[in-house]
Amino acid sequence: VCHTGMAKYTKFPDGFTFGVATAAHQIEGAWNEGGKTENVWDRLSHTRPEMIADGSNGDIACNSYHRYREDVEELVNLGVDFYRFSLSWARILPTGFSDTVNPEGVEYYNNLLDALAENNIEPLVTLFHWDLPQSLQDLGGWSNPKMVDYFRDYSDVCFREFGDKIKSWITFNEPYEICEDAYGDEKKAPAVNSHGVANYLCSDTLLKAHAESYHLYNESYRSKQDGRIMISINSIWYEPSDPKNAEQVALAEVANQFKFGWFAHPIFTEQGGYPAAMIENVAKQSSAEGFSRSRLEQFDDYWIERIKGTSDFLGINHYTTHLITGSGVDPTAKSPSWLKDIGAVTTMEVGGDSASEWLRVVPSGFANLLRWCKSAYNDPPIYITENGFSDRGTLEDYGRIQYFNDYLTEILNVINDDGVNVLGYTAWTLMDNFEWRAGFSERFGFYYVDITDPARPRTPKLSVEYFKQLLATRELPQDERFKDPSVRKH
Ligand code: GBH
Repeated sequence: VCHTGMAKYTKFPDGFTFGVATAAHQIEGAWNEGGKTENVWDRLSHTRPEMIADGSNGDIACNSYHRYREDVEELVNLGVDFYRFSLSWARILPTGFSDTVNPEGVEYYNNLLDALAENNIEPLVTLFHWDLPQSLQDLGGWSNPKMVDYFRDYSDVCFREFGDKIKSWITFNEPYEICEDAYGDEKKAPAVNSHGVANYLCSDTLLKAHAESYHLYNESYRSKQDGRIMISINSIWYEPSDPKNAEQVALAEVANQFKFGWFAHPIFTEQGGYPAAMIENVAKQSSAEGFSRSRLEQFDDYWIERIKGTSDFLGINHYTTHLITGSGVDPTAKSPSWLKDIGAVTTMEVGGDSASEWLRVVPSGFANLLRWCKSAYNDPPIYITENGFSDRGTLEDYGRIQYFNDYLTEILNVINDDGVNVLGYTAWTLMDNFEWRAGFSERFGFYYVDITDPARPRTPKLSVEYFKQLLATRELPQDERFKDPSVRKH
């Protein structure tokens, strides 16, 4: 690919903020230290190591439980406005319930929050980034409706213990990945693989749990703590493989409703509830498959109202775009399943490569997603809560720099040309970390982490210099030294 011509816009608006993100299980380690108990990822990686690409686990991860001060130094070096990290439920509540609050766990996060405050870095804190206490999974996890209460209790403890230091909360990271990958499939722990069934039980519970956490914050904490609370939804954005093919265009819209709309429609539309296309397709499929009712239960009027409007911002995690090639059952779809319910055939044959098969580099898809969100959800204020690129860990990470440059360029384009209200950007991730089932084989970090050394030393990659300059100037760096020598123009 040859990158020619000057970007139309290079300067970010006043007030636009930048940060980087991590998640507890991916960086902390200390899996059985300081009173923390087992979570679903500990269980999966310990009992079924063959499920993790390199057989690794999060036992030590990046050792951040012991090296959080160094994490903060790296954040200072980058010059970020905020740091997005997540709390480990099993570290704070070792039984999973709010009967026992673990003082050592609370102290760890207080120390981290204090170190951030000393350095003027705002915390953006995720309550749940996939590491469910195993004790709650033993009761069915997110397919158990009681989780609405347990999550509310956990939120309550977090707001009470840390809310004086935190102005920005995220309830859930990527509900799609939780419900579809972990319950409807085995791509994430606890790998329930109840395809077409538990994924929809999960969304029912998760959306209610999110709403209860929001209302609790709103009613009992907001006036004292003066913060904001939102949800972060991931999108693989779908586009028609042939934009002139009307059937593909219509199917791409259905696929986006199934993917992003599944969680965004109930929260961010006037109408509320699941998207119409989803309700219709799952009901039709379920009946054709011989089920006596739709596998997707609709919310009643009480819950439609209770869930609507429960996010102060739209948090978007975005990495990639896939294509729709036609109607029918995707060859990779199980039966029944979410993918079969969509009724479209997908392909990843688009854009440039990364180290992750699913991650194709398609910057224009990001712009299309953002414009779509503006129109589908009535022009919401948006935070990009994750965006990033994987390689195998090279220090001269030109691919990552190019990815950031091209995706950030699209943000500037939609802000300036389409008036999309994007307020901030979060890069994934501070340092190479435990990339779930990919282990350490796919690396997304600004800092390289040596996992052969138990101390987990970190080394800055070239992208650190790039991001530093971006943050110092609030302008896209144009230096030649950030361009891959093999594609530099002569
Ligand atoms: C995010 O998920 C996560 O929030 C973060 O923790 C993670 O480290 C980061 O992205 C990078 O992956 O088809 O089985 O190969 C991003 C969305 C969706 C990416 C599911 C991986 C497919 C895995 N993820 N996806 S698979």
